[in-house]
Amino acid sequence: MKTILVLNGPNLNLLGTREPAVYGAQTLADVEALCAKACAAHGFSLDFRQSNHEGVLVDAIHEAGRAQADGTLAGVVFNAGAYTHTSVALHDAVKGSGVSMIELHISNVHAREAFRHHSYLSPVAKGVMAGFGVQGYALAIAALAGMG
Ligand code: CA2
Repeated sequence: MKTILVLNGPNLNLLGTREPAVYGAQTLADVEALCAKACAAHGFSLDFRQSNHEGVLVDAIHEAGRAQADGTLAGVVFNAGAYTHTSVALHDAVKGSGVSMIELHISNVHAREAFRHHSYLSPVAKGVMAGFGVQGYALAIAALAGMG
């Protein structure tokens, strides 16, 4: 059984505690449960992580690239949070690792401030999911499953 890595970046540990109008009321633990259900439905196991540290996210992407090359990982659903809009390092990590990555945002970043409209990750993503709330995680898992 292959694994899907769901990787969450800075401040996503605060989900459900503030800004419910933007991000909804569900916590990151709720998101993990939703992802576990979606992975099970598609015959994958789940590796669910969150870090507030850019280098930890870079290391996780490298590890994912090696696991995909070994045939044990199907790909990554990546909500890089604000690093989406700032991080050349994460762009390079995804590109250099060769991992299949779906970029995910809970909110519709294109309907928000201009600084959220640019993503360093979109050019190296297989696809981009934004604005579907936390249900987007399940949709992104289904999309990775469909990529075979
Ligand atoms: O919409 C998304 O998923 C984002 O990736 C979330 C990031 C934001 O910087 C991106 O532009 C869009 C922010 C995550 C912070 O989440 C919080 C949740 C609750 C309370 C405070 C922050």
